[in-house]
Amino acid sequence: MTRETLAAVLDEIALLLELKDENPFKIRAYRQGAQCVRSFDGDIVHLATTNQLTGIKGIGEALRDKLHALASTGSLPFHQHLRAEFPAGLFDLFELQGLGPKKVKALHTALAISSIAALKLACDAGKVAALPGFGAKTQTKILDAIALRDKFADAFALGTISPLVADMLDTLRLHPEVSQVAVAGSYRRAKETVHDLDFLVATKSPALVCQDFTTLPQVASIMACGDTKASVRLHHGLQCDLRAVSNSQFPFALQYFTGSKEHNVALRARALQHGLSLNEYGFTPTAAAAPAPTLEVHEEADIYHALGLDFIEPELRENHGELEAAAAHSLPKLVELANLRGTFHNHTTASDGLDSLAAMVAEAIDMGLQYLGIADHSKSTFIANGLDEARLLEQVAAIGKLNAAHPDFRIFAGSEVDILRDGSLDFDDEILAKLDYCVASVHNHLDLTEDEMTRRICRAMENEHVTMLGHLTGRLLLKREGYPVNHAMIIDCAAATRTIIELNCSPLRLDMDWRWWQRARDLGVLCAINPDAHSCSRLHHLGLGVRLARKGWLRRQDILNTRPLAEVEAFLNTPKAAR
Ligand code: DGT
Ligand code: CA
Ligand code: CA
Ligand code: ZN
Repeated sequence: MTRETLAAVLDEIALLLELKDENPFKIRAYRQGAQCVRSFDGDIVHLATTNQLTGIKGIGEALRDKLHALASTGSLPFHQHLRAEFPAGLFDLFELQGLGPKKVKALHTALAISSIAALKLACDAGKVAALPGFGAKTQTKILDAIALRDKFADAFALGTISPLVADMLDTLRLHPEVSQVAVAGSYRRAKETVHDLDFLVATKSPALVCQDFTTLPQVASIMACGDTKASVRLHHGLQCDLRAVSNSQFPFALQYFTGSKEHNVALRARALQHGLSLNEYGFTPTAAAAPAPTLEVHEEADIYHALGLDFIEPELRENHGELEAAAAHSLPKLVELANLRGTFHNHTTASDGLDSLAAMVAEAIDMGLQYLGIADHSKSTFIANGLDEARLLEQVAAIGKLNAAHPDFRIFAGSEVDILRDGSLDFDDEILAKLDYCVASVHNHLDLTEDEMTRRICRAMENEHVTMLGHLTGRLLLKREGYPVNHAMIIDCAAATRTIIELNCSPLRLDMDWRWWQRARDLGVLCAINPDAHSCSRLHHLGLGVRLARKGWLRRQDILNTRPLAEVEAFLNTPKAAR
């Protein structure tokens, strides 16, 4: 039982009660309880298991007993019974962007809709538009959300599957018959979303290893299992392929299955120019060519070297110019996690974060960072408990005190200030001037045209106090497309106004997209890798951010938060135009 499971069950109970039109106070009690479980400073799972929750603010008697039952037995009959009152397919509706309990309930009661398929039929027939409180616009939005869901049905976000991949690799590595292990494919290339995982092992007993692969605890069903390959589906739906090869084939297989397909096509063409044919097993001299020189390939890099190329990091293998750069010895030296010295865009319990300022600072220090920027929401984002001027200034004072207590570490006082509809900011210049820095982000009025949105964002960047632009498109991977923007114009404006662009590395954002960083870098736009952390543990998403920065060809010097503290302080003290 984990803290998140406890909280998720309470949240789901609230949802179910809302579907049943229960007392709003009761519903709120469950929601608050979930929030309280998530942010509780202590081992809440242990306290619940041992029935020691008495006296915790936000958890009343009824919740206390339920949490105890859930934590000590693993399930809660009250929850199971509630769930059984509704068809299982109904819960899928909540995954659609824009459908909350009120609308789901209306669809269920008025049209007996209890699955996404049924909802689509009803929309196509125009029945949803006719419901009170819906209308044609809502119906179109629902159809869009269904289309989006279909489009992403078999995709998984890179950041959300990495713990799972690490576990599977660890288990495979322990196998006595396995000498080398890797995960290849889009995962290794750090694509923001992946369709399946491509595991690779070197072994002298391929059939046995394939067999054992299908018995990993994460496996839900076996799709194929042969002498050298196997395919399985994991419990949450992700497909995994395994290929078992010999030690000498391993570098070739790793190169081949890492892809991308486009990169491989270009690499094979280059091999042919060298009189070699290249596949997943090795090099073969082409018949027409003179006998090839003996090529010693012990590791993947040797394949590239044999073709007169510098080693190409997996993140770059998209046939976006990396082969040409490798031939010209002009590939960038990519940034590494060890280069990071701090981070800027992070939240605390002052707005919608789950951990206190002090806890976030302790975690950052523990991670070996030299500085941490706090940027809680501003007042317009009231659903996230955004800070008004008075609360912001209180926080600045609290940060000042904490800084005094940590002479070797620096907390930067900032704000994630809302970019209002017209591109003006949620705080006056006078307030912004009191901060060390500020991240400006769009959070509302997402339905503007591309032109309006681009102008809005550019106007915000023109402000002297806007240090960096937050999550450029607002996209939520696999959930919500970003609002329409003209990336090129925004990058140009960032260059002209000396505004940094954030690489928001919250796993569902990864925004700005990796495809745009080369252009930004070439124009001298700095990047800040920001986890947008809403809790201590999410500060660790910095590692994911580094992978995406690498995918965008970024070097250490292209990223503000690789700079040591003294340089960052000097940077922030320099007027924007002179940076
Ligand atoms: P994904 O799984 O859709 O997220 O993306 P990938 O790149 O992991 O694609 P996947 O799993 O179909 O194949 C893994 C790699 O194997 C791919 O990046 C390149 C290589 N590969 C697979 N099929 C072909 C093919 O038909 N031709 C070539 N040249 N390479 C292939
Ligand atoms: Ca794959
Ligand atoms: Ca595959
Ligand atoms: Zn934000």
